[in-house]
Amino acid sequence: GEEPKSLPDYAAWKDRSALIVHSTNTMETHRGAIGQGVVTPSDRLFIRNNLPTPDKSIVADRDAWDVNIEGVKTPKKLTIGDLKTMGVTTVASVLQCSGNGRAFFPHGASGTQWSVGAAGCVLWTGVPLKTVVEALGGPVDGARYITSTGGEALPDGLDPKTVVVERSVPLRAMDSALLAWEMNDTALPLTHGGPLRMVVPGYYGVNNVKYVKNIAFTENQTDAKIQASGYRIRDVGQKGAPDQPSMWEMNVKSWVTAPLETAQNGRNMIYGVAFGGTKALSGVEVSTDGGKTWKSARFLGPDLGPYAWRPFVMAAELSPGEYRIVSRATDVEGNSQPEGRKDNERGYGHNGWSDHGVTVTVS
Ligand code: MSS
Repeated sequence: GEEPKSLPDYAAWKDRSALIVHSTNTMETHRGAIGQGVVTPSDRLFIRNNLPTPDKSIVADRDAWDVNIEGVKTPKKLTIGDLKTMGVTTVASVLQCSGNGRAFFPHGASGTQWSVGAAGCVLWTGVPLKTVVEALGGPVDGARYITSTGGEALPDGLDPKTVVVERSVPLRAMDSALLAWEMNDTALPLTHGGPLRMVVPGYYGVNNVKYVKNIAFTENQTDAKIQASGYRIRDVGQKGAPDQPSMWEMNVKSWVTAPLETAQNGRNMIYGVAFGGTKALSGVEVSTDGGKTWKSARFLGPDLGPYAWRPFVMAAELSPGEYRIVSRATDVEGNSQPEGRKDNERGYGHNGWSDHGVTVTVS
């Protein structure tokens, strides 16, 4: 076995027992620590940093942090103090890394070997991006993308384009995006992008740029490596390139969170979480025989909107034996999780129900 890794300083406030620490910059929530809540407690939420976290001095005077907005009729630098006077909304949305489920790819996709825990459902509070952009006269003609840049100091001696966290999303995301300064009703922790984060509900984690410093409405996608060749779906063995699908809208997905290894002889409650990315869910089914027969599960707790996840439960009578428990969600447009996976070089976007199941013994 491996030595248990301790939490790095910037994440010392996290609940160590709820996390699998893959590295200083990557940690995921244990499947068993996801729980039955509609919102993931902040101290259990996964972390994924492409660069070291900025110094904590950037959250010393939060309202003074400024973000430069360009590619609008009246470009402007706005402080969080300014943004707070413009409007406020709260949106629940799933934050999920593009590589969540990477550990299930048999070709050994390189990168953090995330199981199911590089995801959580978070309450984000901030100003709708649309409100800000309208106040600045709207996007310039010909704008097709929203390009957000992270505020990390870049390492010396490297071409900035190869390391900067700068992501472009299609302009259609403007209708739901927000500039968030709170998470789960407290000031946005530095760990999760404080003082200010671009939140794009229903889009993969990478598009939710932390410590956002610059927002540009652009005709083209940025040529930063993380956009141009990174986070692209391509066949195993292929290099990333701008003509391949980018990790934008998330697909429909679910997984079981309990029971995990053993269950009781008799009645058991099977729990899990399900979400549809940018689309609401129509339902989720559970199978205890590896997908031969299915039954509808029941959603638990309040519906926090289309971008939130829905915890679910289904009762099952289990006698002694071994069970493969799997779940399969369907969104309101009728998209269901596939049984298998789409193998791809970096192990992105896995939503196959078979790999995400659990094997449970009843004795
Ligand atoms: N932002 C910045 N600025 N930086 C970095 O690094 N990362 C990404 C996002 N954003 C970053 C950013 C990713 S990649 C992810 S997932 C996310 O974030 C995470 O989050 P948290 O809060 O959890 O840590 Mo994959 O798709």
